[in-house]
Amino acid sequence: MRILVVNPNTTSSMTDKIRDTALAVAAPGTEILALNPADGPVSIEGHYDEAMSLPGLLTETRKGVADGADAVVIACFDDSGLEACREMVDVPVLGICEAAMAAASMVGHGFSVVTTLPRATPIIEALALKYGYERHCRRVRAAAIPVLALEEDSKAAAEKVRAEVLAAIEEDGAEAVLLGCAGMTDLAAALSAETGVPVIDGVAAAVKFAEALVGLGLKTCKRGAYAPPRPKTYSGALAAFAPTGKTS
Ligand code: 5HY
Repeated sequence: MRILVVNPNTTSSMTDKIRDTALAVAAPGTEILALNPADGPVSIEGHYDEAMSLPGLLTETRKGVADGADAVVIACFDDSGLEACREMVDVPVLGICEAAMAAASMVGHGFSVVTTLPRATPIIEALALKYGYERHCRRVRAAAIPVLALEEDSKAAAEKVRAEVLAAIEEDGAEAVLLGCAGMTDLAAALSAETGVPVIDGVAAAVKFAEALVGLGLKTCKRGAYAPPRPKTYSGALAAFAPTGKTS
């Protein structure tokens, strides 16, 4: 099978880290295609960045599925564009936040999340509510680091993430801790080993869940919530995105 992993921001060093994780956890026979759009925000920090990442995400998702991807992973902890991609294609589309929360709910009695900036906290709290994990989510913490600090000042950033992971375990009683940014994907193994608590990276979780869904022969239901977008004209610069009414 082929899994397309899309980093919706345009920072290739983060895409490289994401690819490394995906390749490390992929089963034999699973091909990983990890990429980012050429156009869009260098990092996604809040709603405006997320909105402006969507044309690139949708373009790469449509192309990747047309080229044979059997599943798509959206490698951004905001799960940017998750439902729009599910409307557009029929192969399973997974967000790393939803995948990480699902995994955490099965290995501990409550989880905390450690993300980057405080502004991401309400976004992730809203996702826990949307996905029905609010009973499991103890707290969403922020390490107070910009997303690109994980690329540009990775040692200091990793130490701040580590401090919040330790606090989540000691203060929140978290029995699992989610790394709330795709750029943290390379930190999970060491933190799990140090703490003895599952520290979950959504990239790895989403790739394995994608393998499971494809292996089960499951595709997104195209009736109801994720039916193809209704055909209509899109004006101006977005004309090329006009829906045809057919699944891409
Ligand atoms: C992410 N931003 O996973 C999110 C998470 C965050 O560019 N990739 C980003 O920290 O808001």
